[in-house]
Amino acid sequence: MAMTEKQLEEILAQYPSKTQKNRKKHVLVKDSTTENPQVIEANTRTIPGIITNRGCAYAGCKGVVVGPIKDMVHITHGPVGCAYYTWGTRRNKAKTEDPDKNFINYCFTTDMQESDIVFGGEKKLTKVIDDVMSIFKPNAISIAATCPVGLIGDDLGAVARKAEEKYGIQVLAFNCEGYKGVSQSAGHHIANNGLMQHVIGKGALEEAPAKYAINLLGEYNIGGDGWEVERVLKEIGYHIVTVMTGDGKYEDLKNAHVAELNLVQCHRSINYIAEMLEIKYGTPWLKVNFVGVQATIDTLRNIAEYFGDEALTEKTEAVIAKELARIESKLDQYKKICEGKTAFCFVGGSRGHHYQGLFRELGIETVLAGYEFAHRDDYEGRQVIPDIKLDADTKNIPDLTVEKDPERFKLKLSPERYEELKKKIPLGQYCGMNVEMKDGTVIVDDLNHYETEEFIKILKPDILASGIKDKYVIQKMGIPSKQLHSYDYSGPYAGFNGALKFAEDICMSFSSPTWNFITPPWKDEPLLTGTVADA
Ligand code: CFM
Ligand code: HCA
Repeated sequence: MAMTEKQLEEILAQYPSKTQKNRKKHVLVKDSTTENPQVIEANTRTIPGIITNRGCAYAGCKGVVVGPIKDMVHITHGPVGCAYYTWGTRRNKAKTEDPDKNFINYCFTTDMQESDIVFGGEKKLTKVIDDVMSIFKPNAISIAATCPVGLIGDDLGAVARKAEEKYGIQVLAFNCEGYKGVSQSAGHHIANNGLMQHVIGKGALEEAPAKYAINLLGEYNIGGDGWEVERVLKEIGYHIVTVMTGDGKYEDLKNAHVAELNLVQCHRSINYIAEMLEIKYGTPWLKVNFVGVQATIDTLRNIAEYFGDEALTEKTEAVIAKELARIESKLDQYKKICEGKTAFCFVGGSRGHHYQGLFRELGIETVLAGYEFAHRDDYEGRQVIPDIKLDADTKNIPDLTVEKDPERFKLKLSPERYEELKKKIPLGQYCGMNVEMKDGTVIVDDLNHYETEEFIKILKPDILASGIKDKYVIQKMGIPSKQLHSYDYSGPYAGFNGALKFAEDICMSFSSPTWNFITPPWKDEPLLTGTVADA
């Protein structure tokens, strides 16, 4: 069922007038016939009192970007609740290659108390670093600030510098207090800047250690996604220098400058590093999407196109054919269950878009989608091969303070080849939510709990892809909810095997008898009331 403007107005009419005006700018009913492309407001403050699904800057910095680096110890300087919130719930998996250097399952915090707020927490932080060094001996440490730390003014940088002198290892301080910015997004940016400034490019390598050396950016190995992507890339013949940051290593990250190409899966959380790597070391980047079978195939072909090597293209096609032969008939079985169903797809800053292709190829139409904290370019679209910035005057690029490293800068793509590729690799593909959604579907930025319920009542989706904060509200309305953050303890969902696993999981949801025992509100509450006009 498509949404009408009138229905949308009725939902928003319940808000006080100022809120109504604000929320109106964050919701669109897709209409491709408008004279100018539709504009959605994004990355602005959530109105206090509204139940949002968003997180904070600390979550974006420590929980998302820095936390998955497994051979570092990450200390949360703040209340234990903040540390606990980013302890394992995101399911960024890591392999224990070296049992002495994988700290991913630990939770380190200063556990700030009221007395620390009054007298300051720097001594406690120093003590935690001492403990970490005597017990765990990591190669590097990160410290993440939470709201109270910023409010009392603890100097994380000073503590980190002293610890660096004392122990001779890198101690990175991230001033990612939760209240900075309007969501996780500010934390991504803080993390990107810190890693770029202090870690990336500090390794000893001068050259890529093998042919077709790539970095995988914005892949966090949720439920093992990164492993599935790596499996396929390695089979084709790529050498992965580092993954940022799923199952990632500090030691590998230092050598990210030698890769010939950066693949960007989640643009939202890591675009800053991608751009800075291009400017500082001359490495171009390619927007990729490994969610969905067709997206994975297109992505693999685009990467092969980038390197322009016949043998690599042949191997790519052979791997695609082999993988398809293995999964296609199984997927067809699942498609029979999914065909004709509808979904809401609301996730953080990239999956709300990335998963739509996978839903579509299973026969499920996304009737409402959105992001918690994405920016306008995530909605409106961008290029697969972005405009070249190799010689850019960095001072003109807001928020990027990085400059060319004359020692290590190596142009890895000639401007002529770049122009050639721009023609070969279609622009805009998989790069923006608004572009791909059908007319009449709804796009909502920072969807909240009130709106979720109201949209469900009108559009009656068969499944809702979202997160933990709204999962059970949705299920109590009689609709299966698939967490697309943590994958409900399942996964991987990326790549070929991931598509199959995803299909299997949602078919299990559709086929569960549970929903027959729940009466959704629209079955026993009238939706519209009115009187029949006289004849
Ligand atoms: Fe990128 Fe992510 Fe996402 Fe994200 Fe996140 Fe996540 Fe997400 Mo949760 S980095 S923007 S800040 S793809 S943690 S792995 S699932 S909201 S859509
Ligand atoms: C975060 C992490 C989160 C939360 C998921 C959810 C994740 O934003 O701090 O709300 O269900 O993926 O773990 O996005």
